[in-house]
Amino acid sequence: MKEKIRKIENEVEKLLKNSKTLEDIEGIRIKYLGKKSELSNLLKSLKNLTQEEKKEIGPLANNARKNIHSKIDKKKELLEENFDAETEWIDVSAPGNEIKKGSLSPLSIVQQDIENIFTAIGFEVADGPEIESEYFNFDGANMPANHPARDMQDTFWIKTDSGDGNGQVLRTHTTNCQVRYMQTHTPPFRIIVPGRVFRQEATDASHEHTFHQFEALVVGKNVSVANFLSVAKSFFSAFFGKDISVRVRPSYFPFVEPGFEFDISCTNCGGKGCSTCQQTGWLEIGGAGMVHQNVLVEGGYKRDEYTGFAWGFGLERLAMMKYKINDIRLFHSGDTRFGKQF
Ligand code: FA5
Repeated sequence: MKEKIRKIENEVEKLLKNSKTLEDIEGIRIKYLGKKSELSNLLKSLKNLTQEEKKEIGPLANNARKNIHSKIDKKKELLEENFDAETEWIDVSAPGNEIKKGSLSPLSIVQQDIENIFTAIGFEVADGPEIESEYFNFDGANMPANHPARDMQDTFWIKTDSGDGNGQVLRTHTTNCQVRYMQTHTPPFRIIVPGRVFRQEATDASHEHTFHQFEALVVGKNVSVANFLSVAKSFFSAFFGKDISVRVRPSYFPFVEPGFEFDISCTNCGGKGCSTCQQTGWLEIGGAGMVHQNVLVEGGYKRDEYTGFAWGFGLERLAMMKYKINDIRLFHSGDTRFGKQF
């Protein structure tokens, strides 16, 4: 048995000397230390020996096992440090595997652009809840219960456990943030509020039930329509990267007086008339106006102490103009062929 143990140790020694790769080492480990190895069998058979023999052979076999272990480990470390440049090399000039990256949605791109333009001219970005009280969505915006203007925006009402509406809605516009913001801030201030809004509407190429708006609200002393026109012109020119004209037409929104619909010169033809603007030279953008004094009073200010302007546009519609997207439903379609283009 002593002979056998010595023979195994010598064999391992020789094999380790000649081994060049980590796979060789693993092979040696399995062959000489594995469960079915000669040494393991020898250790198992110790129980059949006499007491005297056990005393002599036992330590010898155990030592051999330890030695083989540590020699294998040492050789492994050595190989790991000194790799063989002949067989183990990497071609750093080989073309890599293409890593598939996601892309931002055009809505996110447009929202970031808008935020960058407005923060650069001193606006803050504000936020508000999508599940909103009837008060902030309607009453505070000068639309008390039974006001006919509530029908202008088809509303999703939230049912509570008690079964009634309980005054909670999915906000129908970002105007819900006006009185919210006023109640906790003192003019002068300038904010924009980008956010998701909801309307119980049938969808078509230009209408969604879930879409985004962005509100602008400026309140202070002597804020005028001229300020609105100037901010609007600067914003749209920066956003489309060209000189844009703005015009307003009288319109009605309960939370502004006077109220306007407003248009920008066609981003395609510059105002000459083309198919994009149906030959009119103008594109409809959204609603705007001078903040109604009733809203400023709800905000906690004295009547006639401040004036302000506000507007609200659809973000999707702006993105559609910028990227020439012809169907609003593409934004939430989940179609990767659409998303990949941005
Ligand atoms: C409003 O929501 C007002 N709160 C806007 C406003 C704010 C006016 C401040 C005055 C002062 P309106 O319902 O028109 O107004 O919606 C504003 C814009 O949201 C529209 O011009 C359009 O760009 C977009 N929009 C409205 N409905 C939809 C829809 N179903 N799908 C996609 N975009 C829509």
